[in-house]
Amino acid sequence: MKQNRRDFLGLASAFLASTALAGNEHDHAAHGSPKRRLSMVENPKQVLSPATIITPNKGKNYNPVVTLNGWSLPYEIKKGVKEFHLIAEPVVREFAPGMVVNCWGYNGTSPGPTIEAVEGDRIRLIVTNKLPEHTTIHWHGLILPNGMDGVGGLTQPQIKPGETYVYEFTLRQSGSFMYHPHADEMVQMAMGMMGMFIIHPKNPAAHRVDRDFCFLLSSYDIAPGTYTPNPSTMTEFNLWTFNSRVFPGIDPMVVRKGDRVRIRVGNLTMTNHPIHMHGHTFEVTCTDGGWVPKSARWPEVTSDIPVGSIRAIEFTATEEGDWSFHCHKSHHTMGPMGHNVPNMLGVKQDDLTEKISDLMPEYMYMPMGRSGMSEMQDMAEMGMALPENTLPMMSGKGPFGPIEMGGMFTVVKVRKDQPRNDYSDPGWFRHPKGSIAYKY
Ligand SMILES: [Cu+2]
Repeated sequence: MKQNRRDFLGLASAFLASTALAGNEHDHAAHGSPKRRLSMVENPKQVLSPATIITPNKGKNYNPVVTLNGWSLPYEIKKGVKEFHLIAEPVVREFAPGMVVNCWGYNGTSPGPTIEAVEGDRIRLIVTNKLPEHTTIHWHGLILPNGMDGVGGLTQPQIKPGETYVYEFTLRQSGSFMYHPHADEMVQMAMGMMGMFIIHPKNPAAHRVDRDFCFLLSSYDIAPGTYTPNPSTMTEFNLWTFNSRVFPGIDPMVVRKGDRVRIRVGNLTMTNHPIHMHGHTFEVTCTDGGWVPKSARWPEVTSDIPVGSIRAIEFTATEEGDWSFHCHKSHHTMGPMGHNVPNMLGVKQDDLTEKISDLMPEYMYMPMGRSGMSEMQDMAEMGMALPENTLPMMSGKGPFGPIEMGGMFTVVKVRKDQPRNDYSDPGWFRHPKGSIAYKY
């Protein structure tokens, strides 16, 4: 049975075959060994507890970025050239506790590590291909010699499995960029091959902020009960992620009140994402084309991130609290759900239970959706059986109850007592007395 997640939820809103679905179809290659493989990453905690991964400031004349649930690639300086080594390989990514995915990525993670360098640097990127098929890397947005552009067939031969290629060029600009394959792109990007590429300005005072976050938007089509994305999907994605993580598995962005904050968001999905932030207004200060002149900026609370683009937003964290930060397409803040769920709003289903149970005694029938979808959340709370390796549709839990989000959603936590350069999670906001909406 070819079961996709959308069908599954379509099904779940009418009948849920709790045992029939679970374990029916899964990827045997991955099943039983969902352990992540580490290659260049020496300390697994460095990747698995990302809020703690802050590249030390020491010896760097820039303020390093913090990649949500990610990390920055170490480099060596060889005769004045910054040398990075990227290994393209299959990896296992935990999307949130309860779900791991067979991805392709770099150096043990998907997305790959963030590359950070400084305008004017000479850099050498050594790329080893440990994938089962050929690849290349394109340096999205960079001004470089044509033969370094990484387009397989056009500017270089494909990098075959087992081969290593070297890219070397001088960074002539600063700003927010990305890297991804330009070889069998549909498959390789659907499998999670991508990373951020941040170039800090040569003048450390230019575009200086106190906290600088970055992450990529990506999307996957993973059937319930399975472990591997469907790479031939064109529009039917069912998992919407920040850096291949879904809420509540996404790091909060923790800032100190008064901080100048930048959040760089890259989009390598197949659709646009209107990214929205609560509690503050912001300006887009940088795209993958460079810095936006001050005179050309305007205030926003939502910035649409087109496909194949980056928008870096900046704001001053003046308002204390836990502020939502999410894609405003509401399907994208949901987990495994899509468009084929039957509309049951206002439909009286009580009498159906008995009839359907009689007809199909092996199914557990669930009349759902009469007053909305939040009851799905309640069922997840009750521990309703889901197929293995499948997350509930909305699963975040806040101080006042379920947050009912499951995809592209996280929280910007602004605290007046958060120490400088401290990114540890302060927990939920403690609202001043009399400042919470109350029951009349
Ligand atoms: Cu979206």
